[in-house]
Amino acid sequence: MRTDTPQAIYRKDYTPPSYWVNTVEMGFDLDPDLTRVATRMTLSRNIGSRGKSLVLYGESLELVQLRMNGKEVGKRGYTLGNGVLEIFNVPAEVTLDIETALRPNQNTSLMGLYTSNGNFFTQCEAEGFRKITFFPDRPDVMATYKVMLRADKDKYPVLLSNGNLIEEGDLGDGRHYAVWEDPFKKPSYLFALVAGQLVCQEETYKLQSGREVLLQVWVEEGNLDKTQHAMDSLKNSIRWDEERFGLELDLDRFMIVAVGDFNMGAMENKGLNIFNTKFVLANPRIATDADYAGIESVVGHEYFHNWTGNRVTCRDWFQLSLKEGLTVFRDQEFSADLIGTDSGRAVKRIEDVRVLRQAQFPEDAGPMAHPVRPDSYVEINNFYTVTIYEKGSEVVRMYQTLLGRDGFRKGMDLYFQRHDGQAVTCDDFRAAMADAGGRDLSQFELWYSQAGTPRVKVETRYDEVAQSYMITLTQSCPPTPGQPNKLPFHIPVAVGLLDSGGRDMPLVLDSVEGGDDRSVAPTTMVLELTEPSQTFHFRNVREEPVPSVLRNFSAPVILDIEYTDAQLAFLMANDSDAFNRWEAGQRLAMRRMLALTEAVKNGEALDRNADENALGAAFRATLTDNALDPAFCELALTLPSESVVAEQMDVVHPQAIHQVRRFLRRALASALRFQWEVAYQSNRTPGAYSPDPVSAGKRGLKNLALSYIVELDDGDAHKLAQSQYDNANNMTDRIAALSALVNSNAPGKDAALASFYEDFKQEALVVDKWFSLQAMARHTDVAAVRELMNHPAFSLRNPNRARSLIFSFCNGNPAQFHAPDGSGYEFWADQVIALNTINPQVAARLARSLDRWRKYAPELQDRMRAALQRVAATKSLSKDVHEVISKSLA
Ligand code: 0A1
Ligand code: ZN
Repeated sequence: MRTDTPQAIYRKDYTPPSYWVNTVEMGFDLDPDLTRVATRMTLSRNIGSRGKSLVLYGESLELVQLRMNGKEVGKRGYTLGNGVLEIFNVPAEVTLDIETALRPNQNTSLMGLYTSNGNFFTQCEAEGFRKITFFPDRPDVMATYKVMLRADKDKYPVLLSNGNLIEEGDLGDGRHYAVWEDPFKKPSYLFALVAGQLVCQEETYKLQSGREVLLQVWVEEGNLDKTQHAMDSLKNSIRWDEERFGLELDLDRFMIVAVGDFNMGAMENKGLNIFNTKFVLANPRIATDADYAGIESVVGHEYFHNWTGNRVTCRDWFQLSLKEGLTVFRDQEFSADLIGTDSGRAVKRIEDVRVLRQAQFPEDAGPMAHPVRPDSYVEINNFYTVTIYEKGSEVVRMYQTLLGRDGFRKGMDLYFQRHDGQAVTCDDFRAAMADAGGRDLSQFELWYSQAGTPRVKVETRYDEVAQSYMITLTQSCPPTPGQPNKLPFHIPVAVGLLDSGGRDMPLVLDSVEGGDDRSVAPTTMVLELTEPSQTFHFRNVREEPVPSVLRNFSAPVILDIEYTDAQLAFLMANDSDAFNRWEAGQRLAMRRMLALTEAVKNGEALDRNADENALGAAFRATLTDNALDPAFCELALTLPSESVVAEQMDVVHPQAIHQVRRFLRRALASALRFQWEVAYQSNRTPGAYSPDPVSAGKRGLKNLALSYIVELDDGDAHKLAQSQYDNANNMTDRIAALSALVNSNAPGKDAALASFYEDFKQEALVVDKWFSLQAMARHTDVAAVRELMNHPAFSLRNPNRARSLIFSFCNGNPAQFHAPDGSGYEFWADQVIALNTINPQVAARLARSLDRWRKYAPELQDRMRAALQRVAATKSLSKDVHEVISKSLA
C-alpha cells in the first residue's frame, strides 16, 4: 500500500548491479504466524562499482539482524525505507548475514511466502523474493542456493525446495528438517519452497541419453486420483524437448506441486514447479476436454521454461517476453505436434489465434497497449499480459516462418550456445536468429518496440493478356499511448492462389530468378512486406485466381481484403489452408453480424424467416461435409464471440450485439435443425471417456450441436439436454448439458443446478465451474451475481473462486454487465476496491475489465468513467490497481 504517487521505471535506465551474489544459504524456521529466515550470502563487487552502495530490496518484512563479514552493521552503516535497504562502505568481497521475520498467514497477496489450506508455498516471480529476505531481487543477479527447512513434523511432513535433497532428519521437539541444494545458478525469482501435508505420484523416467530422473506430482491427500494426466503431460514434454530442440532435463529430480490459492496458472521455479490446481488435477468426473488440454499445455509451458527462462533468463523485466513469448511458442508447438495430424495442427492454430484476437488485439488498441518489450512500467505484475505472452509468441513464430523450421532450430542452438547460464535481452535472441540464418533482421526489431496491431491492406489486379497477377500490400499501424507514429514492420505474408476449380496454382514470382525452371513451383509463398506499400507480381497465371492471404495466420496483423460473399464461401469450401478456410467463414459471419447489429441500432426488426443467406448455406455445407474433422467443424460453426464483434465497431452496443448473435444462432438452429440432430447423433462417443483429440473433437461438435438445438427452447430440445445431463459419464458432457439447460427455459434447469452443486461440492475446481456457468448465463443479472456472492462457498480470497464468479461476469457476460443503468460498473468498482486490500494483483486484473470504456455509447461511457473515478479516489490504492486505473482514465 502506498500514499505517494507510484513512479514508473524505464528500460533506458537499466544499469548493471553494483554487486553480484555468488552463493546463498538460507535457513527457514517455518511457522504460519511468524516465520524466521536466516540468509547468508556471499557477494562480489561488480567492476566499475567502487564507491557504490549495496542495494537490497525487502517488503512486508521485519529486519531482525544484519551482519557484514560477521560484524553487526551499525545504524549509520545502512538506511532502510520504502522497500530499499542500502548498505554503505561494503568491501569488494563480502559475506552478509540477514535475519528476517515474516507472517505467512497474513499474506493474502500470495506473493512471497504464504499459506494455503494450512500448507506453505512461495511465489517469487517477479518480485516476491524480497518478501522473504532483503536481496538484490532482480533477474540478472544469479546465485546458487542451499536451503534448510525446519518445521513441525506432524503438520509439515513434506519439506521441498529447488534442486536435490541432500539431507533430512529429526530435530527433536517434534520438529524435523530437510536440506536442498540447487546446483544451477538462478535468479531469485526462481526460488521456491513448499511445506505441508502432501502426497505424490512418482515415477522414474529414462531420458534419451539413458539417464534416469525422478518425476513427482505433489497434491493434497484425496487428489491422488487426479494426477495421471499431469504426469503423462510431463513425460510428453520431456520427450518433445529432446526431439524437437535437443534439450535435455538437467536435473535428477523434477517436481510439480498443486496449490489451490494461486494468482496465475503456474510457475517454473527450478526443479520445483508450483501449479494452480486448475492446471494439475484431472479425471473424467471433474475435468473437461478443455481442462485436459490446458493441463497439457501448462505442464509443457513450465517444463519448457527450464531452458527458455531458467538456463537462459532475462536481464531485466522489460525482457519478459524473451522467456514468455518463446515459451508460449514452444508450448503451442508441443500441443500441435502431440496431436500430430495436419487438421489437428490447424485446429490448434485457430484456437491460438482466437485467443490472440479476443484478448490481445483489444489490449493493443486500448489504454494499456504496450510493446512486446515495454519501455516502462509502474508495477511489473501488470505486464504479465497477452501482449507479452501471446503476441510475443507470434513474434517468435514469425522467425520460424521467415527462416524455416530448420533455420529456426539453428537459431535456437546458437542462442543456447551463446547464452547458457546468462541473463540476456530480446536483442540477443534476435541476433542469434539473424546470425544463424545469415539474415538481416534489424527491421524486425520494430515488432519488439512498437505497440499496436498493424493493418495490411490487400489489392489485386489480374492482367489476362500478360497472364500476370499483382498483389499490392499496404501496411499501417494506429497510434498507441506514447507512440503517435509508426515505422513499417517486417511482415511475412503467406499467400496462395486458387484457380476456379478451387485448386492451388503453382506460384512463380516475377522477381525470382529462374522461377520458370523450377521443377515444382510452390503453392504457398511467404511475401516479405518491409515497405509501407509493395507490389508482388506473379507470372504464368492462367486465369484470375481467388487469393488466399495470410495463410496459417503468418503474422499478427489485421488483414483488410475485399471478398464477395461468393468468394468467401468458395474459400471456405476449397482453400487448402485450413486456417483460411475457417477465416473465410468467420468473415462471412462477421459481415452478417455487423449488418444486423446496424439494423438493430436503427430500430429495425430482425426477420426470423429471412431467406437463407450465404452464411446459412456455408454452414450447411460445412455441417454436412462428412470428410471434415469434427474439431474443425466445431470452430467453423461457432460464430465470432460478442467481444470480437465489439472490436469491429466504432461505438459498441453490447445488447445489440448479444441480440444479433442469439438471433443468428436461432436462425441457424432452425434452418439446420435436422443437420444438427444428425451431427449430435453421429458424434456421440460411447464407452469409457478418453481426452484424446479425436474424441474431444467429436464431443465438441456434438455439444455445439446441442447448444444450437437448445436455442430453439422447445420440449424436444429440453429433453435432449436433460437426458445428456442425467446420463453423462464425464464432465465435458455434463457441464455442456448444464449450460444448455441453464441458458434455456427448460423446466429442469434449477433442479440440475442444485444437484450439480450437491454432487460436486467437495471439488473446488468444479464449484468454480458452477459459479462461472451461472455468471455467464443469459439470465444472470447484477443482482443475481451479488446474490451468488452470499453463497457459503464463495470467497474473494481465493483467486480461482473470485475469477469464477466476478471475472466471468464482468468479462464473459457483456450484455448483462453493461446494463444501461450502470449497475454492472458499480458492482465492478465494489469488487476492485474489495480485492485491492486482499490481493492487489488479482484486483488489477479485474480493473482491466473497463479499460475499453471509450468505445461505448456516451451514456455508458459516463457511467463507466464514474466507476473508474470512484476506484481512483479510493484510499490506499495499490500500485497495481493505480497503474491500470490511471492509464484507463488518461
Ligand atoms: N512465469 C509464469 C507466470 C507467473 C508469473 C507471475 C506469477 O506470480 C505472480 C506466477 C506465475 C509462467 O509464465 O508460467
Ligand atoms: Zn511462462
